[in-house]
Amino acid sequence: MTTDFFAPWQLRAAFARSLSDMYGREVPAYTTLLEVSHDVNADVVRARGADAERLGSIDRVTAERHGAIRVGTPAELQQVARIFGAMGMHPVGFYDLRDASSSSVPVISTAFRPTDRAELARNPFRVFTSMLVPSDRRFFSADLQERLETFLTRRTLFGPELLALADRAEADGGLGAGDAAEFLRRATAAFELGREPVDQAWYRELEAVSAVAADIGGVPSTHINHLTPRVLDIDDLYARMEARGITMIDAIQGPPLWEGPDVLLRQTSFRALAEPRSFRTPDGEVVQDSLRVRFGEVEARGIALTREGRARYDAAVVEGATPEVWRRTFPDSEAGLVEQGLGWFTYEVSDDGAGPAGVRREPIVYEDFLPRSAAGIFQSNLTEEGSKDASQAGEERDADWMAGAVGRELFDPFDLYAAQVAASLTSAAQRLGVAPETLAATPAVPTTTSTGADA
Ligand code: OOG
Ligand code: NI
Repeated sequence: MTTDFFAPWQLRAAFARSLSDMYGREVPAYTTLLEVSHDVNADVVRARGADAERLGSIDRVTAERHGAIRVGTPAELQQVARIFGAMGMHPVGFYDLRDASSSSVPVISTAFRPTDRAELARNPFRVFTSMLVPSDRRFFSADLQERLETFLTRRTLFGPELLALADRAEADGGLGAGDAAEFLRRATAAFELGREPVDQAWYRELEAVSAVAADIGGVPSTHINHLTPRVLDIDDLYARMEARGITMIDAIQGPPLWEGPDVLLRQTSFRALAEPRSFRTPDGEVVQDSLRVRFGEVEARGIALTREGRARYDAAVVEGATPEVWRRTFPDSEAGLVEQGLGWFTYEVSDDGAGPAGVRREPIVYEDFLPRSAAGIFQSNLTEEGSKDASQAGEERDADWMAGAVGRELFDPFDLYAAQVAASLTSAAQRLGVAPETLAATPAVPTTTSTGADA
C-alpha cells in the first residue's frame, strides 16, 4: 500500500493486524483459532450465499477482532483512551464485573470502539478494557489497597513517545507514513507480554485475593490477554477446535443455538496456556516458572437489541439460555423483533424502487459486550476462586464515574444504535421525498429476505 498519510481508521486497521501478527507469533493456539475461523466462515458463505453477509460483509468479518486489556488506575485508562482515540476508538458502555462473577473479579470495564456506521464498516476493531477497583473492601484491605496503588502509580505502561504520537494523530486526524509506522510499532510493543522478572511474593499475595488483580497489579507492564476473531457459525467452530485437540470451555456464553434470529453475542474460549515466566524470589534469586494469563476466544455476533429486547435477554439468561426459554422469550423472525420493538434495524432505499415498498429493512449488528458473558470468560480462565468478603460494602461505580475516570465522553450503546436508525430513516425519507415518520411508523417494512410473515 502506498499511502503517505494514515487516517484514524487506517491506523486502527493496521493496529489490529499488527496486534494479530504479534499475538499469533506468541500464542500459537491463536493461529489455529484463526485458521479454523477462516474455514468455518468460508463454508458458511458457500452454503448461505448473500444471506451469510447480512450482519457484515465477509471482508469486515474476516478482519474483525476484539482485544481485551486490563489496567490499574484512571491515569492509565486515560492514556489508553489517548492511544485508542488516535485510531478513532471511543469509550462505549459501562460493565461492572464485580457482581457479575461469583469468583473474585475486582474490575469495572468499558469498550473502546468506532461509534459511527461508516467507521465501523471500515474496521470495527474494539478493545474491552478493564480497570481495577483497589478501594473495594470486598477484595482489598486498606493496607493492600495502599501498597497496590503505590505500585501502580510508580509504573509506566506507555512511554512519552507513544503518547505524543497518539496526541498528534488525534489532533491532526492521522499521521504521516513514518510517524504512523513508529506509532504502530510502539503501540504493539506496549501490549506484548512483559519479559522482566515478576516479583514473586507480590504477585502471589495479589493472586490470593484475585488472579485478575495479580495479572493487572502484580507486574510492571500490561498485555493483551486475548484477541478474538468473529465466526459465522460458532457451534461448528467449537466442534472443529475440539476435533483438533484444543479443549474449549464447557459452554458457549450468551444465547443458545436455536431456529430464530441470532441476537447479541455468543462467545466461547479455550483456557489460558501456561507460558514460561521468570520470577524474582524474596532472596533476590531469579527462577523459571510459568503463568497462565493469555487465552483464546471466539465470537459470533447477532442483531443489536433495544432496551426492551435487552431486558428480555437479561431475564432469559437468568432462567437459562436454552432453546425452550428462547422460544418463550423471543419471536422466531426478524419481523417479530421489529413488531415487538426488540431489535434495531435501519431502513435503506433499495436501488430498484421508490416509495415505502422500495425500502429494505436491515438488522444492525451488535457491536458491544455482555457483562455476564464477560464474567464467564474471566471466570473460565481462573484456576483459583480468590477471596471476596461479601459482608463488606462494595464501592459504588457507574457509567458517570467511569466517564470521569476516563476523562472523555462515555457513549451509551443504546443511544448509538438509536442514532444509526434515525440517520437511516432521515436519509431514506430524503431520497423518497417523504417524512421520516412515515417510514418509522411502518415498523414492518417488507425486506428482501423475509417472506409473507411481514405483511
Ligand atoms: C475480558 C473478558 C471479557 C469479552 O469478550 O466478553 C471479554 C478480560 O478477560 O480481560 O473479553
Ligand atoms: Ni473477549
